[in-house]
Amino acid sequence: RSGKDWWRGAVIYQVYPRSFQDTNGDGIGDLRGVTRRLPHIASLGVDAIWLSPFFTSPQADMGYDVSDYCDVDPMFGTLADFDEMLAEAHRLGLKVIIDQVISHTSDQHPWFIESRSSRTNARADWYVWADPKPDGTAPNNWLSIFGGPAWEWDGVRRQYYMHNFLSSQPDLNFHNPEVQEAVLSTVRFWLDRGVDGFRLDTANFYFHDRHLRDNPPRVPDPDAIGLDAPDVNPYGMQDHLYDKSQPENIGFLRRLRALLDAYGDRATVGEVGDGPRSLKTVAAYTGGNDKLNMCYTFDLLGPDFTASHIRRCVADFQAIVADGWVCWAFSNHDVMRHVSRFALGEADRERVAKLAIALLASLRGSICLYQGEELGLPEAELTFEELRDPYGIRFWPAFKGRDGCRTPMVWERDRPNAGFSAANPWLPVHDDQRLLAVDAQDGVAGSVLDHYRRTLAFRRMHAPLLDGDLAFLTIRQDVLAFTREKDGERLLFVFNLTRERERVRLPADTRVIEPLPMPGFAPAFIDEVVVLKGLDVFCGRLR
Ligand code: TEU
Ligand code: CA
Repeated sequence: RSGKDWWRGAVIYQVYPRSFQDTNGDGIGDLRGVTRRLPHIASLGVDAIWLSPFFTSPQADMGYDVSDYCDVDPMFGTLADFDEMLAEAHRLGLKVIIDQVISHTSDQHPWFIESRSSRTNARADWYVWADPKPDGTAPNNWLSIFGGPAWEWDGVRRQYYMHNFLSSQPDLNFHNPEVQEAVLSTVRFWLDRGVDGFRLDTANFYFHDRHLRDNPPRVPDPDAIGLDAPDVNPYGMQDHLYDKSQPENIGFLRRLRALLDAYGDRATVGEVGDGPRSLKTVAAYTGGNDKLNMCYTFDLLGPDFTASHIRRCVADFQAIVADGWVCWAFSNHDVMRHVSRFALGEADRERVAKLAIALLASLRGSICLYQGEELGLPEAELTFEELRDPYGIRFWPAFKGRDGCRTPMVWERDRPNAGFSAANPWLPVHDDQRLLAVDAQDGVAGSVLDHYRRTLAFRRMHAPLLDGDLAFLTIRQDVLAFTREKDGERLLFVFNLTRERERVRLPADTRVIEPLPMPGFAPAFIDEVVVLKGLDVFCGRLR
């Protein structure tokens, strides 16, 4: 897709460079590896790639802790490697979106090193510094998502600094106009290099409450388990009113949008996770076409793969975010792979993988795919010794961290480490994944990979799927039925997300002219009655 609105309805493939392809034999993926594997991505029929961070970084949070926004970490290559990758992607018709992690920097960033050196230096106010309470304790009750207080004591300044994530990820002070300028100039750096857009990490965390008010308590969910259990991570026991999602953010997002618009066809997708308030935040950030182009929500990243849940997420979004645009995803580098989240057992996985992409491809919005999902990869089971994610190491075993979805991409079934690397990879490649390698599925009719290609082609071929309206039909609770419509062309979708056979009579006013089977699915359709197997979908053209 091209033109100013290329991002509307786009399919974006997320590359986690560390785990995509190693080319220099150090066991870690790199930018040359991305370039080498671009033809695979293009073969899927996607519009764009989103590259997780490859910037200079001590890698405390796997690159989400940046110490130089305008350079490539030597582990990943050089700026020249980046330029080559970008040119090759463009040659293949792929847009390139890069991750901007601007809410916080690494504690090794020169800005922070200077800021922490005294209370009077030129960048003294670039981070969120505050005096202790009279008894020496932290300025307020804010908590870090990664555990413990959001405040770290600094012995030189004799003050605390704020961090929403690791203490080595100090939060930038966006209330300071110089910080906004500095951040925007790093954005300009990449726009000038030719990137097509940005995935904005934690886009609702840029501003904090100036008065540093305490967050009010929230009644914990009595059924909360794992990481959400209050005695494991108390983060969920607060209502995060003051440490994020402040009204000032809107002004900054407008400045960012104006900058991108000056360059033409560029787009942003902002990661917005704001707990129960998420939708309101999303509405405020994407409405009006002068802030974010798209919001990436966490709605479909949980364990729930039922008709009622998906309907609620999509319907709520449409009701609240009238003129905004969403980017849906079932998987990313932070959550358990969706095949493992949704499948009821090993035998169920392939069908779940196939139905999930059929559903994603039918929704109104843009969609993000995560590397490996096109192979139907399950989550990798790792031992504590194998973990690299600080979040998992801290909360093991209640939460096993994010490494299970970050293991290397599997390319060639019969090569060491499935062709990812000749060396020992930074996370292991297990046999159940190796057997699903790209070369084992490529050209195999009915494989998950083949199914992804055909499903994405189906989406491209039917205009209503790109940006047509979506309206729900009420047939039955356990069946997800909706229409997509554009310029008088109307398609009907009926999804059965249960494992039971479902017999569905279409409403009297819903007249199917002809069935339009989605790849891999062909339920019986006789006399306005659809007979769906477990995990099945019917698609038909409506009058
Ligand atoms: O994630 C933001 C975020 O809120 C995560 O903490 C998320 O809730 C968690 O990972 C779910 O398991 C972004 C990045 O995607 C993540 O990789 C980074 O660690 C984080 O920001 C800090 O930069
Ligand atoms: Ca490497």
